[in-house]
Amino acid sequence: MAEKKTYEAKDIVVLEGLDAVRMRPGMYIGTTGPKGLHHLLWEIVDNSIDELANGHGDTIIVTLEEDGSAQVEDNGRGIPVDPHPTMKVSGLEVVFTQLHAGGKFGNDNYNFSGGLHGVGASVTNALSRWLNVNVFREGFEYEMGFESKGTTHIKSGAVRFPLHKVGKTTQTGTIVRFLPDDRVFEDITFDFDTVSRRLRELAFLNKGIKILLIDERNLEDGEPHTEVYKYDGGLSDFVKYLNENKTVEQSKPIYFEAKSELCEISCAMQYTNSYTENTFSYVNNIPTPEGGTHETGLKSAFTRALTDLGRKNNLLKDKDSLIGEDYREGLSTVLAIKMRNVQFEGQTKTKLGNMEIRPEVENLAYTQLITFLEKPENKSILELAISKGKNAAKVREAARKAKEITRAKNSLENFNLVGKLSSCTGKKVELNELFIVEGDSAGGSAKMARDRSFQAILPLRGKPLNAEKKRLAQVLANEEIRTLISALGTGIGEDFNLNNLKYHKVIILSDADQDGAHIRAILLTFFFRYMKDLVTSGHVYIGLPPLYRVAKKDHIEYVYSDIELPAVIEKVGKGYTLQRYKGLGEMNPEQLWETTMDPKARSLMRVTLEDAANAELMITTLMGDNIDARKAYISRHANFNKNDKFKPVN
Ligand code: TSJ
Repeated sequence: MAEKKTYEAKDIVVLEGLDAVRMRPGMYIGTTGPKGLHHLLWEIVDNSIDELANGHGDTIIVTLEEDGSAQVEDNGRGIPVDPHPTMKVSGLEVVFTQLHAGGKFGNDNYNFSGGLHGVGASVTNALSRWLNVNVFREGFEYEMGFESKGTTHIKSGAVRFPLHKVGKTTQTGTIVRFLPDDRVFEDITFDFDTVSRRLRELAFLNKGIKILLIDERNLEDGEPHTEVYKYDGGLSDFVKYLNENKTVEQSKPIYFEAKSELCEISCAMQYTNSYTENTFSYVNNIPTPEGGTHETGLKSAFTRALTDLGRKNNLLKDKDSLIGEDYREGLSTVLAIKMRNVQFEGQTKTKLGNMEIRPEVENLAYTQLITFLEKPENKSILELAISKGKNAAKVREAARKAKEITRAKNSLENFNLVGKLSSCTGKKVELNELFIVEGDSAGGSAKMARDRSFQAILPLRGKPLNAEKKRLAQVLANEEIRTLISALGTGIGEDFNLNNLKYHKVIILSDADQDGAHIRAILLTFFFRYMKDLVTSGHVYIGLPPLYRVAKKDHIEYVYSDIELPAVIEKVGKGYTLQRYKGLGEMNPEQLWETTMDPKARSLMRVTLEDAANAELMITTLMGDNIDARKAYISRHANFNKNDKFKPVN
């Protein structure tokens, strides 16, 4: 926004005196704790930022001085020193002695100014022991000093020495140095990290501006600690910084700026491989963690732009029904707007309430998003966004279905869904066992082998589960998994209730091969993610079918691991027959009962949370995109027969 008008001291509107501030600091800065203390500094820094953001100057230096004071210096035009026509004092004096005075109110020189409380530099003066100002302007350096004397509520911010010329200069700018009053604040120590974080944030929000932070306190090697923040990429650099420790899925963020009569907006977005959406928004450099109309407008624009471009480019079909959230899975966003007459609302007054801003931001952002995403060099970003959206929609749909089914668990309809389940007759849930069995044929054997008074069988078809790469939540769409959820009776996720568990032993029975391991991993991952308490409370087990049958006449020994085999063969002696079970399906019902299902003979391994968490790692490695990692994992765990990391229970 170019400014045409020139500033005169009369533009400063005078509202109130400073004593009120010292009487009730909380009214002006919220608190006299650390937050309020730092607020003094932000009031000053904000003024420099405004000057630079309006195109005057490019550098701000913030120094935390040894004596506990803070100094802010900029190379802007310098605060005007000409006399105020009605106040009979300089504009500069008005800025520091009159509440609500300054460029912020009642003048159009500065279009959009910040300050959550918007009270200006006079509040900093009122709550400081002393405050000094140096102005370099129109060929001269000027100086003025203020101090607060005596008790907490009199003579605050009084003029210590009046405005005077110091000498000639060719530079321009403003230096303000102040010492917070220890009679007002609990502790007047500025926190380096707090200051650093905010200055870095301001540097991101105001691209190109250079901000130096110098800490002169507690010098050890004689050198002050200095940091420099300057980001020519603005919010684009900001979003990359926020995603630094995440895996990003696009190297160049989506970035745009736009302005209208009502507001200026800038925005950067970047996808990561995480599942959460992360949005940081600002109004006039003030964070709005509660969001508001600007965020809502942007979200609508993003959904609309992607839907429109997806259709137009045949990336979306009519059957695809994506919602806004789908497009935002894993998306980090920074949105900053500048506007006049800001209305904050919400619990902590950090939510933008201006209704007119929502359609305004939506329109500006929509146009910019379309322009950005239609550029040939950004085609891959569009494709990424659409494919992420579609994937998230699939997952959402699967989760919804799974939930729906578990919610219907007590209704009659449920009976049909549990069709595949062969339930048991006993009603004592503590004694009841559910066998999750891999494959229809093994399922058939298990059904015949079981003691139906307390053992239920749920066959899982192996094929659909270990077919191609499947994300876990897609597994929820699998009919058998849904049946499993309703069979257990607990519900999943937030709805999970262990009290409704219908089987106190949930036993996974799969083949001792890679497919079996895969199915186990999927089930454990599923329990870990959606029914964690089922695992922590020790209800999940893994059944151990034998690998070999060693027989001589009537003498039969079952062998459960390769390591044991030679010893068993030796014990049985010459003339034995050896049968190797390639899968559960090869066992007849009697054998299955004797070896794997009979509580008196079988071994079960109780699954711990670690095993289940490991399953997650196992599955990401086995099903993920990293082929080398998958190969390495498989060869490391090639012997699926050992199961040596599990401890048998009974
Ligand atoms: F907060 C503050 F007032 F104490 C303060 C203001 C502190 C610091 C470090 C800098 C500033 C400040 C103010 N830097 N630059 C300005 N600029 C003006 O006040 C200014 C200069 C010129 C004109 C003009 O129209 O010629 C108008 C204004 C508002």
